[in-house]
Amino acid sequence: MPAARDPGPGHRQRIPLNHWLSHIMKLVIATNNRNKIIEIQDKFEDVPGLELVPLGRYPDPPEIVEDGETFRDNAEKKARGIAAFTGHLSMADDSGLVIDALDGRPGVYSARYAGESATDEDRNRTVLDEMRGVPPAQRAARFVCVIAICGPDGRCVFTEGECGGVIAEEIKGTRGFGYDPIFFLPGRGMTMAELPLEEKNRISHRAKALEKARDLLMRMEHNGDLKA
Ligand code: ITT
Repeated sequence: MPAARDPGPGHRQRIPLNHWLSHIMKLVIATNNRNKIIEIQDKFEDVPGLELVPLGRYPDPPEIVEDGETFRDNAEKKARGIAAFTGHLSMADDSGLVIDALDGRPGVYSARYAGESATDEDRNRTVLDEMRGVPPAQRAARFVCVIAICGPDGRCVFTEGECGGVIAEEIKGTRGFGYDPIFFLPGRGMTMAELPLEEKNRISHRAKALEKARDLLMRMEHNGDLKA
């Protein structure tokens, strides 16, 4: 029988991602956004054998600089960094608002639009100012969410979700977070911030990406890998 080959320096052992789930049964939620955590818990609470672990349970996590050019880059950076730090399967969400009339802004800059120390309200007012005078037919926008699930060996899978709407003329509603009060849903006749949270959790970009992520985790095959 031929001797086992030395994989050499730099070789990373490829362990199926389902190894981390089936043996450790922990999924670290790599986010500091409390609202995202609530939406994620709501979607994943019935996945058998899965323990969701908030990032806050780990002291001094590394700061992940979100300087990627795409939602996917940033989601991967966050999930990969936290999986390496915790040694557990980790999931991150990168999301934002994409407005056609603003050439896709705020996009990947959604969290920092209007400056580092700005509030949600500052960001909403900035967008409304930029959209002033844009006619109703040109106010189309969408929320985008990309989820990355990474193992400590650095391998990742991704899911995505989108939710379409239009930018409202004014801030309305107190539920949800971020840009919800200026994101008008024509089919519902109200903004995302006026919808009950259970309903947002059925139709939102994050809900769609989370449902696909949930399916991935539940569909894991015995000897296989996560399949996107
Ligand atoms: P983490 O990076 O720690 O997960 P974050 O809030 O910084 O938290 P992102 O970098 O993904 O998250 O930025 C997303 C921003 O996009 C968020 O701060 C909101 O301004 C906006 N956003 C994302 N999802 C949203 C939603 O469901 N409703 C309203 N605004 C949303």
